[in-house]
Amino acid sequence: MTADRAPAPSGARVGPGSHLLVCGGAGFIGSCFVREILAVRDRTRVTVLDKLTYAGNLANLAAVTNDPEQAARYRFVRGDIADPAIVGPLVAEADAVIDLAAESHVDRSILDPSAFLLTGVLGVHVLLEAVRRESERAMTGERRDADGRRRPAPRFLQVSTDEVYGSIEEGRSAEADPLAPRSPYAAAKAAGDLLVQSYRATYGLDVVITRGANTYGPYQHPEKLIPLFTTNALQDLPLPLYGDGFQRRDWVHVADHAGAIAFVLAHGKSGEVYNVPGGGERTNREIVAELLDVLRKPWTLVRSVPDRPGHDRRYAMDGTRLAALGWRARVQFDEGLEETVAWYRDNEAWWRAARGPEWDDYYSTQYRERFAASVAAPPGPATRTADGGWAPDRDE
Ligand code: NAD
Ligand code: TDX
Repeated sequence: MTADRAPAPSGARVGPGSHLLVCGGAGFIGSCFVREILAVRDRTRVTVLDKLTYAGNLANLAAVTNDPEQAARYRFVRGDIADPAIVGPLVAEADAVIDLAAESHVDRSILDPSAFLLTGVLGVHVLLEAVRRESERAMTGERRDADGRRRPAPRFLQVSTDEVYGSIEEGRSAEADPLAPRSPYAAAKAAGDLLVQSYRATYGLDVVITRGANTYGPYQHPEKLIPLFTTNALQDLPLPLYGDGFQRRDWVHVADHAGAIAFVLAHGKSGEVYNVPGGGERTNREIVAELLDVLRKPWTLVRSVPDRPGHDRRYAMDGTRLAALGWRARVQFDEGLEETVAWYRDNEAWWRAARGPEWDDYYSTQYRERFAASVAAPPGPATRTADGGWAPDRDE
């Protein structure tokens, strides 16, 4: 039998007029979340706390800062979620904390895991301690608004990932399945996810967790598969496909992922974990063939390069729990991919800036030896034939 503490008193649910602290709000998914929340114009205020690592980019929030009504409800604070002196006062002001701050690229975690652990474990711990303090102040009646009225404890939403389940060859991972992360990135995310659950069980914090699928869309850093291959193809540069390219991912559009986070924040049951699947399961080969089609570029750009160590073969999640709460993904993958590829084609200044000074070092460390050992990728994006060969590429 478990003996979870009751949650701290919770009054007003997060809704119109709330003040949200969005950690990692200058990144890919975080900036989409902020843009979508503020565009509703329902008096919600947002403070973004972001360290502005190589992946953080204030240009992602230009739609907010260029709109006077939205800008008046928005504040940016540059800082580290692992710094208690910055985090404490911001959490004290907030009605809810949404944590999207993370080092997010698996390949970089293989090159050097340390930053992943500092943000993904210690950073999450610092946020939770601040939420715990505010929850205690709410219980004692010390947490009050400017008019002296009692304020409920802040809600904490942790943005976790499908990668915490590890690779799943068949079927779909459900929220109660054991976590089996296999990269330093995924292990740091699993540690953060479990820490959040432990603060619920031990201190009764009002927490919810989302585990999102592979996400794609505008403003994603060009290190990730879809923007990397799109921006390389636009320049007729080779595309480094890891291993045989038959790894499978379930893809969710960033607007759907951000929408699911907002939905769980408002309606999620305290203490619950929610998978956020996308309904767009594809092999990497299928993705690459599709984006080359949109760009009218040839398959001959694709190079088979040595695989990512510990490469997870497949991610797929069961979305029954989130669907029962009333949420549905809206963007069909084929349309979303076409629109995303077109966005990169039309926003060259954005991705050229993201492929800035730091990029060349990273790209060379990550791909130079791989390209040296590469071979032309066998054609056939979709299927392997029964005799182990390759089905013909539909473009060839
Ligand atoms: P991203 O790398 O684009 O953005 C991360 C943001 O966090 C950046 O703005 C960065 O500056 C900021 N940040 C990093 N360390 C920080 C720190 N210590 N303090 C404050 N800010 C810091 O990542 P993303 O793809 O937008 O992912 C956001 C979250 O969603 C992450 O937690 C990631 O694990 C999770 N997630 C991502 C995907 C995906 O496919 N991209 C899927 C599921 C879950
Ligand atoms: O150069 C590449 N070649 C290649 O074949 C890159 C960058 C990727 N790949 C493959 C590896 C994966 O099978 O493409 C697939 C997708 O790779 P990434 O874009 O690096 O994403 P992934 O490793 O699946 O992780 C993503 O989804 C879960 C996000 O980066 C994580 O932040 C999220 O938690």
